[in-house]
Amino acid sequence: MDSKWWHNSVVYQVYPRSFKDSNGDGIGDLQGILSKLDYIKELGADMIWLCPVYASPNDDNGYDISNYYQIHPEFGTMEDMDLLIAEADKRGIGIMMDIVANHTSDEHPWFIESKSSKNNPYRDYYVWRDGVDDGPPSELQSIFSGSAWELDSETDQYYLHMFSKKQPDLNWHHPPVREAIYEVMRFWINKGIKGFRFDVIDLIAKELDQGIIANGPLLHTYLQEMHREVLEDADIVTVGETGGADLEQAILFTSAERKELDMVFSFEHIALDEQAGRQKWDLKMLDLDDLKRVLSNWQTGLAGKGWNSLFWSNHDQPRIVSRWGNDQEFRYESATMLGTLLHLMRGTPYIYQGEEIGMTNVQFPELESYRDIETINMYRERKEQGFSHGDIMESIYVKGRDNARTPMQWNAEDNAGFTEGTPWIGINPNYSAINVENDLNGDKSIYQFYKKLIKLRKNNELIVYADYRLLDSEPEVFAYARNYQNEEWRVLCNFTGREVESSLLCDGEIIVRNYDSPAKKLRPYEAIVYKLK
Ligand code: TEU
Ligand code: CA
Repeated sequence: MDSKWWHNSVVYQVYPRSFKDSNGDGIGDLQGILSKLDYIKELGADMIWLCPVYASPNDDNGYDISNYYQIHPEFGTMEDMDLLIAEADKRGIGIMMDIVANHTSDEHPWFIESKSSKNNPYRDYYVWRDGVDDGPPSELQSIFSGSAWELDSETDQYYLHMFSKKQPDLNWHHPPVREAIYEVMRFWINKGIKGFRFDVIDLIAKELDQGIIANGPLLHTYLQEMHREVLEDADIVTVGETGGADLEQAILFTSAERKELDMVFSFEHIALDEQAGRQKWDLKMLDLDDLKRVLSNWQTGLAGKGWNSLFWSNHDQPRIVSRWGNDQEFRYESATMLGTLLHLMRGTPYIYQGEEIGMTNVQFPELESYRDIETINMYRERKEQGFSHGDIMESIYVKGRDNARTPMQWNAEDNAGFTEGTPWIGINPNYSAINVENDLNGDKSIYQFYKKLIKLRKNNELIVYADYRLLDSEPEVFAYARNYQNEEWRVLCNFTGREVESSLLCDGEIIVRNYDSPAKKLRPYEAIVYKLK
């Protein structure tokens, strides 16, 4: 396979609202990110995936865009954005813009026009249908609860919204819509950005009348068109959010000769603790065998055919150390073990802000402390269905998106050093113990461990390109081998808080380990990487 510059890239994801506030209004902003560029550089990341910073009424924290060519005033100005691109570039860091192209805000001028009359030229920019028997056109449900259809009483038709009713879906079958999005992409490429992350890109080619939402028959046609029209001559990297994609589909999206995307985010591994049908609120324990099977399948299945993204967390997911690690007694050990497992795999790793210091989930007692529209809508819906407050809160504590959205914990000062004002969402009360300053000064630093993992990738082609093989191991242990040019590395990870024996412990050269001293058994959440002799 031809090598590409982004094959050994490491991406750091910034959720601007919660990263660093520079002016005391309680909202993270572009100047805040600028002030922390050296922090990201020091970690070793060379791309920043920037969640949306465009003009937006903020119904879904920026995933509802009202102008793709403007910066939301809460985040700063276009001058700040240009400066961020330039300053990042000086440090060898590329900016990856988040493009939300499946829907816009209902306050986007296209929608305002579209809604104004049935024969407005923009009508077909969105998906409009007549109702059926005084009700919506179909039973289709929104991902954020309730019907996916909203009646516009003026024109007496319903518009589609797969997310909130303030996020009407664009109609990609209408060529001017596609051209308008390509124009947005060209604008940002001309500004010097180095990548795009495409929000729910697998939904754009929906065929409503056939009941198809994800992976519509024209999806690949559209992506190939986008590649021809925009991406062909731009040396940027693309990643599509395709939550439901299986391996076969991922090969179609990411194989180089098809000219679609460079990689995709599949949710197969992070859906393993969901009940069937992606019912994320109905809790289920992770079975390590499932995780071994799924990650290994992607590692071997995409080999030579496409490219993997590697991630444990993002702004929609709970914190990984609270989820599949142990965020109490073994916070350092489990955070570094999970980091090791992921960062020694083939693909491009993504680190979500705060993961590098082992930030944890949060538990606010009242719904009023939560800001996420998905969480709030779900609470109301389940309350109506008769669930108890306690049960719903339990789901929110485990799966709610605000777990990832509490502000970055920089130090033990007021508001964790995130803001001098009142933060837009509560800070995790554990900030006085868990914060960047403490982590860096402690003798067990998760940040320093992540830094080591990143450096290792930069210095060893083996990590980037080697073959992958799952090793037969004890049920508590996730172990795999990487083989490259007559060299073999072995990765051993204990997924429990107990000591376990492992037949795979050996006397190879130790490349990394999250304990200082050798031992005859794997200790709680121990991770070891060997180079075999
Ligand atoms: O998310 C798409 C998506 O389907 C899920 O991740 C969803 O957010 C939820 O967690 C399902 O339970 C993307 C963005 O990442 C997300 O932040 C946006 O809210 C959503 O699209 C709409 O733009
Ligand atoms: Ca601010």
